[in-house]
Amino acid sequence: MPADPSGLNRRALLAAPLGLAACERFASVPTSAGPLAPPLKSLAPFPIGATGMTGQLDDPVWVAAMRRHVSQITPEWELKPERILQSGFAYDFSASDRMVDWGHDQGLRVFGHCLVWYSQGLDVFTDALPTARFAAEFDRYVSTVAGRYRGRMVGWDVVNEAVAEDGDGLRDCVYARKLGAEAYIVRAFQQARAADPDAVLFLNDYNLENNPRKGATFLRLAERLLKLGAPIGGIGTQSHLDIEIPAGQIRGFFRDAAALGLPIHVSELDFPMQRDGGRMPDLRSPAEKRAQQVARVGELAEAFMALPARQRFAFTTWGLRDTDSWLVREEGKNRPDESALLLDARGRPNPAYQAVADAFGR
Ligand code: 9MR
Repeated sequence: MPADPSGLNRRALLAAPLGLAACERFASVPTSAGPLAPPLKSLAPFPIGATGMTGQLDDPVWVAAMRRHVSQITPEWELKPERILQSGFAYDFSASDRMVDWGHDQGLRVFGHCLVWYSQGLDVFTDALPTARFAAEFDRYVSTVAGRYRGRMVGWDVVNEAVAEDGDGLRDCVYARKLGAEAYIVRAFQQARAADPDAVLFLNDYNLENNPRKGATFLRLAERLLKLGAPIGGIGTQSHLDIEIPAGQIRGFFRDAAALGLPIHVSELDFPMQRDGGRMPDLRSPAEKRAQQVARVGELAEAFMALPARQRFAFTTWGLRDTDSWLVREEGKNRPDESALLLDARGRPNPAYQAVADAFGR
């Protein structure tokens, strides 16, 4: 079994005072001394989601924050193949059951992430496996997992991150090699549909706003898959935003995406202040960077709000408070001072919060 990232998260929580101090580097944040943020779910006429992990369920502060702010939960790790799928194609549902039960006990909608992901399941789904066995195990995995939670999930990311990194075509992966580049995706959707007729089934990917070429490839892929008979019920844009992209680019993606007519899930929103890789030295003040961040998050929230109501599936952030983010964790980006979410470490509004509230008109 892989290391439990929720255990690491616990360590991050224990280290919170340090992270908190570093976080105050962006201390021009005028709200940092203010009261708790008003409930995020009160801002919107559509579901507001955030991630959760088993390691957080025993933390009363996190639980209170989730109860206050969200109407939907996406288990961040427990429903993935890397957690459920064991050697010899055995399954372990102990963590996934706990998350789904907890979400329902709290009266939340539970969103499933994810059934098929090019980077997972690779210990057992290998090129060496005879194709007939590969196909049978693939079908069994998707239908068993989706079927186990039949009627209990509001939706599933059926296939995650199918488009190539740079947006040039589809990813090469073992699933594509064994079952066909688009055929494996169609197959996964059909299996999921048969196993859970009511869940909305999503094609989910990232960098769709950050990289217009990838956004376009993704939307054309969704169109082709629909023509091939894949029961795609919605499209998920992870929205790990690059805050430096030009104004208008996010709006452009949402306009093109809306034309498909499907519900859209902002499925993993965050908006890091720090970029990957060595770029030009950044001479801007923290306040200028915050303004850049707020502008892009505001554009995204406005673009989502501009969708017809029936196309606004949900608005989900990847973590609730800054300290809940994968970006601060060791197994994520290991940046303890990152501030990439709507709420600060203590549950007060970050500057982007108001931009979202304004966009949602509350
Ligand atoms: O945040 C998740 C992290 O805790 C896990 O270790 C990692 C691998 O399972 O996945 C992270 O979540 C990713 C999501 O599943 C897909 N899009 C990118 C997310 C951040 O890496």
